[in-house]
Amino acid sequence: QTPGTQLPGTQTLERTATARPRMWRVLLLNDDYTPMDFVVFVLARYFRKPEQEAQQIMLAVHHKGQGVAGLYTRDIAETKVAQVTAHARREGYPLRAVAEPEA
Ligand code: TYC
Repeated sequence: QTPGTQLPGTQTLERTATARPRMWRVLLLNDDYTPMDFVVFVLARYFRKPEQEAQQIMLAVHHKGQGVAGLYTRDIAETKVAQVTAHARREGYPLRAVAEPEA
């Protein structure tokens, strides 16, 4: 706090620890129509997953209904959701992505 702006009789205490922002999971949801190759492409392009890992995540989503594409701060997570959704719609695919708080 700037010296001289403090109320009389108050004191500013320092803290060395920096709070970490809550992280958000971006989930991909399964559907019957989006091609597997497009989901793998999305995982590589928007979530920077190596090809093999992208394949594994895609198959996990296909079999279990949903899966984690990545962990980000809230703004980044929401941007990823918007980018993936927009790209999928451009291609005419129903792929859905959602963000949810980790904890
Ligand atoms: N189920 C889709 C298919 O059989 C593939 C798919 C995987 C779709 C993951 C969406 O998030 C998804 N073509």
